[in-house]
Amino acid sequence: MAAERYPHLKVEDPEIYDLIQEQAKFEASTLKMIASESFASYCVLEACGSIFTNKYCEGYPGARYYEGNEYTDRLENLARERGKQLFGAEHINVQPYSGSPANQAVYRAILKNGDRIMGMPVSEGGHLTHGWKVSFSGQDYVQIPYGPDPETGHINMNKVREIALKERPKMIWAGTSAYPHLLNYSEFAEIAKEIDAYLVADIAHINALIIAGVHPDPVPYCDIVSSTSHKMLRGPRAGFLLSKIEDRYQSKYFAESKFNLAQRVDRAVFPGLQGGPHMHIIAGMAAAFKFALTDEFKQYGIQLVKNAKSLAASLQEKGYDLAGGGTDTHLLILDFRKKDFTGKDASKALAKCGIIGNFNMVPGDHRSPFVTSGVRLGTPSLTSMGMKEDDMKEVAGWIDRVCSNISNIDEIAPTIRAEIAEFCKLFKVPGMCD
Ligand code: DSN
Repeated sequence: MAAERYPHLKVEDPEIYDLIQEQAKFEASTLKMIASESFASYCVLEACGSIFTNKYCEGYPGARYYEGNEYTDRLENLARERGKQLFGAEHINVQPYSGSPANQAVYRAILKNGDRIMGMPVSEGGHLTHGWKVSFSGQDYVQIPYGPDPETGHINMNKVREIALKERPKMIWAGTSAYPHLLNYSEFAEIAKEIDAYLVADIAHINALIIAGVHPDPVPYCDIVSSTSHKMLRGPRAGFLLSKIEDRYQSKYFAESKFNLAQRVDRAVFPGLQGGPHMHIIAGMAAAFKFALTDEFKQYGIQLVKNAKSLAASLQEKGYDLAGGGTDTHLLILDFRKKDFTGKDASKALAKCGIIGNFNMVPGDHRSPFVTSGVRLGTPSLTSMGMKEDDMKEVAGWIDRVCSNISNIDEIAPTIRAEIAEFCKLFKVPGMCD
């Protein structure tokens, strides 16, 4: 365990030290199945905890508003080069503080307040920042919704085209946070082109699948690609933006601007929305990109899907319904619409037993977002620990025992919790096991 890694906190601030130890014990003895979480490596953790936290360097490499930035320039350029190599992108900005600020910058780079955008509502598996009404994105812009077909659980691209041609949004989001199938970026690109709309992919949840080649690559098709560097990429909590350099709609929408698309993205991040970049976090991102360029990482990306498919198949054999009929990605959504318990009941019961997921709407859900009929589960953390397809069968067994005993969960929870803790000892948690 990471006990000896915080010698100063241990002596000088034991309250924080103890909380870190408790969290580490908790994470190493439970099945961490929140689809948007994984484990960062020691390299990422060390870079994020480094003295780069002290440095102010508003601006970009070679054009800062503070002195003393020789090494921060080199660091940011290193992160940029690794990121561009990883995704084959023309341009990258590594400064967004996280995914939502990155998406905010997307809006500022290509839209004006009041513009129409097409995105998936949160209730259908989209993200808050894709135009959901309680977020700035649904308040300052007009969301034209699309989503998975309630019957099949798949996005019907004919329907997407129909909506786009009728509503003519200026931008289309191709991105999800709770959708278990692949996105067809080339079809999205054809639709966007037909109506002169920008196409933006949000790959925060699926970037490792793209790197591993088990999900289509949006970079050739999209004007901008937004991502986080945590989740399955296993870097720091931060965001980055990939973009084309030239704006294919410059003369149509930005004829008066002297800045191309890449420059507008950069200007939207700084000075548009943010101040000083978090250089310690950019150091962590560079470390994560280095690992993501390895064959080991690609194998991890491939295994994410194998594990999710194995888990899905085992649960389906036991009679569970899954939204969208299964999975092609790293996540699945248990569909409890026909049950007399809710997604929230199930997710609380699973957590009591040491299976940590989150309650989630399923397409066509009749229950409110505060209780839902689904539970979203993902494989990134378990795959990072080294679990394989057969281990997923064990996991499915525990999920089944919990979901068959929701009403008397308190009686069986201690036994299942102990079994899972023993099982977890068979694996190594990155960033926690020396
Ligand atoms: N909060 C993140 C998730 O879990 O889906 C949003 O991307």
